[in-house]
Amino acid sequence: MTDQSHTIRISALERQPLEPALAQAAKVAQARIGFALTGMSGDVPEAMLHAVSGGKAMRAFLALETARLHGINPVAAAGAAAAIECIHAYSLVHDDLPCMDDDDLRRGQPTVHKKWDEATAVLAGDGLQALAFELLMQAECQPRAKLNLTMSLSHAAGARGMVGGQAADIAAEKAALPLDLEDIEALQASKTGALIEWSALVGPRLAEAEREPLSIYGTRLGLAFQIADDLLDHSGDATVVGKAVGKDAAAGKATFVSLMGADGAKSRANDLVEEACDALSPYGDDAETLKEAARYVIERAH
Ligand code: GRG
Repeated sequence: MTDQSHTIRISALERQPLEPALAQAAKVAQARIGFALTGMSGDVPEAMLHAVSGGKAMRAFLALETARLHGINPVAAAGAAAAIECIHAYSLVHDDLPCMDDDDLRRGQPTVHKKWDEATAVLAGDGLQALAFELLMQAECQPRAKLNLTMSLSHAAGARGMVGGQAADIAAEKAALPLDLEDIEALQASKTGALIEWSALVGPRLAEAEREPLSIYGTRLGLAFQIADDLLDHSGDATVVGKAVGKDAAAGKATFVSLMGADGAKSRANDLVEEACDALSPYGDDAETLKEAARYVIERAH
């Protein structure tokens, strides 16, 4: 057994509202990652810690909350919650690089390549990706569930998932024909959706339970999340969003907003949230915080 002194006290198999649940998810993931980096010094581990700080911890929350929903001890889900925040943070660090989206600001702070340099940003992202799988391997759960979580995360993060979606997004910018709505939905299902769906499936994977309801919830939530992101880029305030906005329109990029209009995109996001919430009916009132999260995803200002 590994030393659990790094995990903050996680009180609960009792449901709590979204705000404290998100705050707890951030603390759990950061404590676990901080512990894994204990004793290391230098730019790369410092940049890794910078990269995992200050986010909403939505993916860690989904992992912990769906575990709770299945009666799983939160300590068993902490490794998965920390792992998914590592993969997410790595993707943002690399996405911010000049060779990709070229951003100076993330979560209201300088991006890693601005605060340090490009080599440090590449290495911090690489380090976070490797750390994610280390954390999963150290997770306090059954070996079969651990293998399942590890294999499925490699698919969700890799060329079949997020990396594939990012590559398709970059290719689309150079393509002669703009993407249509169906293409964009498929691209975003990989680029943003795969990690969100994986997070929502942590509970059933740990419990070796039926995955269908949370798979529907996760895919609808992932798409609604991306539409909200397009809307924030279209009409958000950079100081509140914590990163540059208006980039999609400036690049002439086809997005949900450019193809459906802002009102059409909002209405599609609302429909997706309704579908996500309906899929939770087998869990009854115990899924109320997950429903709150779905509504929050499209109402958020950052
Ligand atoms: C570089 C391999 C590689 C992949 C990058 C996810 C991604 C692929 C790029 C991010 C581009 C982007 C801004 C997508 C919109 C959806 C998204 C992931 C938003 C950020 O997630 P939040 O809102 O961020 O959960 P916080 O800061 O709260 O963690």
